[in-house]
Amino acid sequence: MAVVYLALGGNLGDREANLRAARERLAQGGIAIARCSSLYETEPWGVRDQPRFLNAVCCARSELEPLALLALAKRIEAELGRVPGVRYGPRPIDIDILLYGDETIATPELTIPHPRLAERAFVLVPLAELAPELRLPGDGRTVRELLQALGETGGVWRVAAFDET
Ligand code: PH2
Ligand code: MG
Ligand code: MG
Repeated sequence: MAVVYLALGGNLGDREANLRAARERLAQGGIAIARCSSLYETEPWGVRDQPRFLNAVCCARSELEPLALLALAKRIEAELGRVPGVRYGPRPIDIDILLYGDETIATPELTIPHPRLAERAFVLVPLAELAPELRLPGDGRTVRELLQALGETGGVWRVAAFDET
């Protein structure tokens, strides 16, 4: 069993319904969701000319090994209507593995911790809501320190709780 942190995001369709459906399907797939951050409306990162995203981070317990968890995430993305598209472009749902216990993984299929985590306020702000003192394996800094180092945390607005209902 590993404690994992998953980032959920999307900017097409009913964004909140898609995030809630993703969380539900992860739970059905055996990922025991412990806590989720609030929902955040976020300015698009990477490709700027697209609708705003809704983002959240969830902490869960996984009996699945990293690649099996990745396969589950990809399957749920497809089930919720995601089709291959532009890198960093619009999508109904994206499920990224941010952290898998204290493991560092560098394979062609999967890099953990998520390689762009420290550059993304839309990940660090919700992650800091859940676990500000968590230290990144390999890096050694806490989430709070990463957020301070990023400096620019504009474009991330808390809109609602994700845990209730
Ligand atoms: N995901 C991306 C690219 N850009 N921007 C925001 N604000 N939120 C995202 O989840 C996001 C993004 C590709 O994974
Ligand atoms: Mg992503
Ligand atoms: Mg992804």
